Amino acid sequence: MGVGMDTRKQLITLLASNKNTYVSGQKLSDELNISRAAIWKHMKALEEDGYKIEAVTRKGYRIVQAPDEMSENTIQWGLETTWLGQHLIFEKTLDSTQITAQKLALDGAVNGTVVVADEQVKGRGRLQREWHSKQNVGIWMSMILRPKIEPYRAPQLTLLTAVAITRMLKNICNLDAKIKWPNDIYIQDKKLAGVLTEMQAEQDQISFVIIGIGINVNHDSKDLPSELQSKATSLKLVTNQSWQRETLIQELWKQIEIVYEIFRNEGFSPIKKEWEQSAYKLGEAIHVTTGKTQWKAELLGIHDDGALLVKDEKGETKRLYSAEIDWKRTVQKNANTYETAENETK
Ligand code: BT5
Repeated sequence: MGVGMDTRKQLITLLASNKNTYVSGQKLSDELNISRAAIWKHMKALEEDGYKIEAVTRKGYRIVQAPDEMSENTIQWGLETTWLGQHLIFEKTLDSTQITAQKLALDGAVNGTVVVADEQVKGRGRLQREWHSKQNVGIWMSMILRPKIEPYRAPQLTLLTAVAITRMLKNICNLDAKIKWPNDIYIQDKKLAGVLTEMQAEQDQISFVIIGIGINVNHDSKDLPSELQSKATSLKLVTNQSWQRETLIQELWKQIEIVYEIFRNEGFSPIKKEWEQSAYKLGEAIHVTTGKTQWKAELLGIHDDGALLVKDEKGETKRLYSAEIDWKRTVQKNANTYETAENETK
């Protein structure tokens, strides 16, 4: 953060919590403990950032419009969280928000630090797969958490995050999204979002967890590469309207805090219940790939520790900690690529 950024953040918070009224220069100056001339300078800086500010004599200031471009300021304007995103790094372009977050975490960044980018040029999924992260149309973010839980429980955080994403999609877009274990958010049978959890642990204690979230927001069809056309979607494609990314981010972070608080106070079981309510294809037949083998199973739900529960063809219940699941049979092309064998399902 540059010089004066903390004051700017406080100023934005004050103005945002009084969105429909004017805040007097005197009040701002008292609360922030800076002169009215300094307030005026900050207002000018906000205007340069693209904010439209109304200043009315004897009434005070009011932000009437936030800029189109996303920035630290626009994300923080109206953010209601207490710890998540209070420390925020925003960049127009990054290789991957995961990499930046990892560096920050190693340097001691606090719990709840979030990295957001407009574009990633090396966005990644699990197993070093690519995550397509086009400029300005998605939410590409990584959050640093330092939970006091044992490392084996880290996967629960992925599931918790998926639950928070579905809550946000319901509250803001009125959409009923489905969760495909462990980390995909689906709408209308297409992938809208993915979660990537990476952990650094020492013996029995997590040092930090970095949870990456990618959500396709304002993509038109042409914004998705051809290989994703048939299997990915965006909020715009689903709802026929554009969404302000900041609004989604703010609700998402609020929901993550709420769900995380439930997790800390009551453990995983209420989260598990909510996860299962949104689970994709629960009770249906799936294909499971573990290592190089693929077998048929029925999707039962998740175990208390976050593992996937399936019933195999012999009727035995299995707990899966790492596997790929699919609704169609897939054939292996090479070590990391599985192509859907359309013909075999017909
Ligand atoms: C995931 O991996 O779904 C986790 C994605 C996490 C992305 C976030 S963005 C912010 C943070 N920084 C990063 O660098 N990553 C995180 P996985 O389950 O392995 O799925 C990857 C697969 O999803 C790819 O192989 C593609 O088939 C597909 N895919 C790639 N980009 C996509 C997109 N934008 N939308 C939908 N599907 C996509």
